[in-house]
Amino acid sequence: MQGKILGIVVIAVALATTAAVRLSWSPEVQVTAFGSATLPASPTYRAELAPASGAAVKEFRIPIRDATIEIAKGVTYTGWTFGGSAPGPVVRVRQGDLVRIRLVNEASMPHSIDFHAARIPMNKAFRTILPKDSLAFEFTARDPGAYLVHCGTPPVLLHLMQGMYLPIIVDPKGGWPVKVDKEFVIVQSEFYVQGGDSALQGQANWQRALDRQASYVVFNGRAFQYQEHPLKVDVGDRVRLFVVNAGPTFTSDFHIVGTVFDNVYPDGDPWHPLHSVQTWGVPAGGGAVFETVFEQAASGEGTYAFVTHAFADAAKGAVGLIQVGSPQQVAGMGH
Ligand SMILES: [Cu+2]
Repeated sequence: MQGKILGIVVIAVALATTAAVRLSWSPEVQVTAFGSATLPASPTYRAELAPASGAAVKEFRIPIRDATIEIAKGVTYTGWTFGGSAPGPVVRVRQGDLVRIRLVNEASMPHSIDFHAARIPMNKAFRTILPKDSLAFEFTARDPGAYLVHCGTPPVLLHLMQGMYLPIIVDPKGGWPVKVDKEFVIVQSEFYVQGGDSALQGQANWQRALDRQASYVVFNGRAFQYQEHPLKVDVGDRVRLFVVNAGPTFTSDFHIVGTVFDNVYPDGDPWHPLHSVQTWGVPAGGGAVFETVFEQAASGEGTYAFVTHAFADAAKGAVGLIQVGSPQQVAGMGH
């Protein structure tokens, strides 16, 4: 599952009921600690998702850490992270769940965390904490969809380009209206570096960020990683992709070469989908949910590219492959 690969330890504990309030039902608390195990070497981020658990209370322990990350093949960068990777691990909950956040700043400068899926006063939950400090807050996930979580400490542009973001998925109460065989999460973001080749570790380039001159535009933190390691599905599979755009600045014009989206939920609300969509823009700081099917009679066995159709950005790394079945040839695509 996602958790094992990304280094999440999941502990489910039954809530102790007191003698005064002994109820027949037994709510569960699920505790997930980010950054507690080794990250995979390649791909650097596992896109395939596991379902959310049934626990009504979900607690996430999130350490903020400085970490060396690989943003393109052979290109390392000293990033600021949630849990040691950029993006940080996925937070997945269900509509109505109580989400508890326990944030610890193990890094060398002040940081914070901003949950776009939360309705909560920012001065309370999203305040900046100093190194060694911690912060606890909770919110009820009321609105289904795919949302961005990011550091909101000024300058936000800097904290985002350093890697401080992760996705949160809120599944609708009762589940999504369409049953699928596989689910994936894709987070688009930009890196602005000087150096940034295999010989020289990348350094943050603030001026390039202000000028919108991205060095890399990436899916899940590393340029072209899913060209080397395609997402794999079977012929006939119906697939759901949760696409979150961390920016900090560009829009993602999300498209899959060789198929059409049956449903796009622009704001993640399952009850007003668009149908038969070729490309849908996901704004910086936004998310959308995409569904398609790789059925034998149409988009069957073969190779498909997922891209931002802003091709200057795809050329900088925001392209990956979906391998359906066992096609003869995976490499050598025109995209
Ligand atoms: Cu920060």
